[in-house]
Amino acid sequence: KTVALIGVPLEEGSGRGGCAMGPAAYRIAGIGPAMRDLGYTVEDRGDLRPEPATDLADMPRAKNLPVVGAFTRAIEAATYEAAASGAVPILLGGDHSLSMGSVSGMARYASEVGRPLYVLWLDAHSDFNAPETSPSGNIHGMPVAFFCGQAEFAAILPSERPFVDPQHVYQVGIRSVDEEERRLIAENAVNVFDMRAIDEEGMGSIVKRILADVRQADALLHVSLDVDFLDPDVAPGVGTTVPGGATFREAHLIMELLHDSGLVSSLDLVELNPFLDDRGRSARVMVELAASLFGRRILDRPTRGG
Ligand code: DIR
Ligand code: MN
Ligand code: MN
Ligand code: MN
Repeated sequence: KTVALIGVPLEEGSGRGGCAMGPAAYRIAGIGPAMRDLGYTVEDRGDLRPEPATDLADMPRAKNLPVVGAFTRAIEAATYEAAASGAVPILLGGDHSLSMGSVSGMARYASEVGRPLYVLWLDAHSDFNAPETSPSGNIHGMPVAFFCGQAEFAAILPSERPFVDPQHVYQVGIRSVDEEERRLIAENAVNVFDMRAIDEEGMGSIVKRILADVRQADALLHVSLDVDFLDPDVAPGVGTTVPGGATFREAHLIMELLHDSGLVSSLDLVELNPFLDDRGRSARVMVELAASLFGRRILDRPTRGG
């Protein structure tokens, strides 16, 4: 089995500098060796560095659209090609606008193989703004609306691209949603499990339910992990920390359940800002979680009964 590492030094969607150093930090924290130790063939495809698109006009409410749009195209193609070659693409971000490309690439692949694409969105934020609703104009707050076909951007990808059904998007860890965005996620029936749901029902039971839906649908599953899903005490290296996030144990449990399910087809690691990190701590936590998702375990679970 092969994993394809795709570096995305993109920060123009985030409204501040730093995320472009993310791919380098993940490599220094050992993402490649971690996957190799687990028995995967690792193809590091290097970093994408597209020129800004000259055919995309600047939009006042979608900042740096020529840069983000050019990345979206390059990421869509690289992710699609990696998946079509039989590899599991791992996107090393880069801010969360990169998911416009990675999820769209997986949606194209999924439609080709005749299966639906489900998305597990692990984030403090819903990222369902449109340029018209965004209070910041930062595109990293818009990727879910984009790949669900709900946010209008001038012709970044071909208009016949497959969209993700918003009802096949599961968001976990949510605790910061903008006013208009709240209306959009309700209208589009996105599945949202906020921190209250996690506190009341427990992470394990929520994630097991989600995975049962994915299995039932015989879908591909794309996982998008935003550093700010985690509590800032666990992972401080991110521009938009929100208190009250997932603990290391909760995040780790998700990764183990995902591995056990065998359903994950692709992964984004996004929003790491090494400039804000504490001696590489957040980069290492993200690599640790990715390794757990791909099968690392501390102890094999004892077999009970029998
Ligand atoms: C806010 C912040 N909802 C916005 N979004 C994100 O600017 O749209 N921060 N994704 O990480
Ligand atoms: Mn995000
Ligand atoms: Mn976020
Ligand atoms: Mn359905």
